[in-house]
Amino acid sequence: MRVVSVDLLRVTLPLVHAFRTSSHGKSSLEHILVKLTDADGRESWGEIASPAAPYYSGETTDTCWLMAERYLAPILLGLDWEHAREVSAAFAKVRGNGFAKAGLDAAVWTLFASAQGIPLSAALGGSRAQVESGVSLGIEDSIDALLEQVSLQVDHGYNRVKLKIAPGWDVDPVREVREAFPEIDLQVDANGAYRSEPDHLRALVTLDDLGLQMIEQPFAPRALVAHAALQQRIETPICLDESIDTVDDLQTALRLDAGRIVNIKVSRMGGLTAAIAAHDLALAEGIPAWCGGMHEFGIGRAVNVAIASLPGFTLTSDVSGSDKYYARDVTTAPIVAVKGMVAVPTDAGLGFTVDQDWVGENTVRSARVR
Ligand code: OSB
Ligand code: MG
Repeated sequence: MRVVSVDLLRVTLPLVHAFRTSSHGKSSLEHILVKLTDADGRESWGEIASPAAPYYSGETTDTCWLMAERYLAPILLGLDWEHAREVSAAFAKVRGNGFAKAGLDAAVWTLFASAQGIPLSAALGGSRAQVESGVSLGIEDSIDALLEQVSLQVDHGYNRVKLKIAPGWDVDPVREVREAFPEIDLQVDANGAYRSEPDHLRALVTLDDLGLQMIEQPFAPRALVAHAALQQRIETPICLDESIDTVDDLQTALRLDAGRIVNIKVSRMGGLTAAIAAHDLALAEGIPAWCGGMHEFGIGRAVNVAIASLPGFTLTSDVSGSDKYYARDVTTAPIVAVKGMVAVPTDAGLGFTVDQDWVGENTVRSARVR
């Protein structure tokens, strides 16, 4: 197959509810949508879901635009491929830049699935008809405001809640949520905000007594030894997110016992081919995995739903319904969670139609590479 044009569209959407992590806050998002057209006139979509600023990873919307336009789109346009996985092999000569790669890679997989007339989930090796989803809740101004958010989402049918934590916003809010909602599956995510110093370690060890499913990414991405040392001290499994950019990172982390759960994000890992490889390794090693998210618009979210249908995603994923994030998403219909379950589409390709009028209304910049 051959892609003959790559359209890049920078699209902004406001969040329904502002979101704050240990590293940054946001009330609207700007993602880059990728539209591919092949030699037969077939079209497919992908999404580059990088945060605007370099506080989650080193990438930004601007670096992704540059990488996609100048390096990745030309590689794709020059390639004659038979299987979608060949594209990530061709992208490998560009170092890093996983978010930029992921948007193009996902569009290629979607094109590949539609050309075969099968759903994306089937092309990836998925088998589930629906995936279990939870919500990720940001840091709020007060514990009462947080309890209100948890209550809203539990009423919505979600049974797994992830709370963002940071030094100074950890034991107290988490304990109050635990006490108010004893039945829910609760987990926390620090986005690397802690260091191996006494105050920080004391808080992390205290969290060990609160019945959490996992503690996600307490330390900086490359601090695998610190994660391994903490894992020795606590029973709660550590889950790695930012530490795992490649399947080699996962191999290293498992060898060190730096974490016992992995958050597999298509966006962070540079696309579906790498995410499948991480999934296969986790499954072979008996490490529970789940699909993480980056507040993707409907296109990236549909891709996450598709990969979350693989058998190794044994824990609840961060693929909530569109309405948790956006008043109007870029797909028709929106993605819907009922009692925390999202149906895996059975139509060929992505399984959702892109609302091109709405995309057009919210596009702030576009470019075509051919
Ligand atoms: O660490 O998982 C994270 C959002 C922005 C940056 C980092 C993270 C997140 C999320 C969002 O937790 C999860 C979602 O898309 O629902
Ligand atoms: Mg995380």
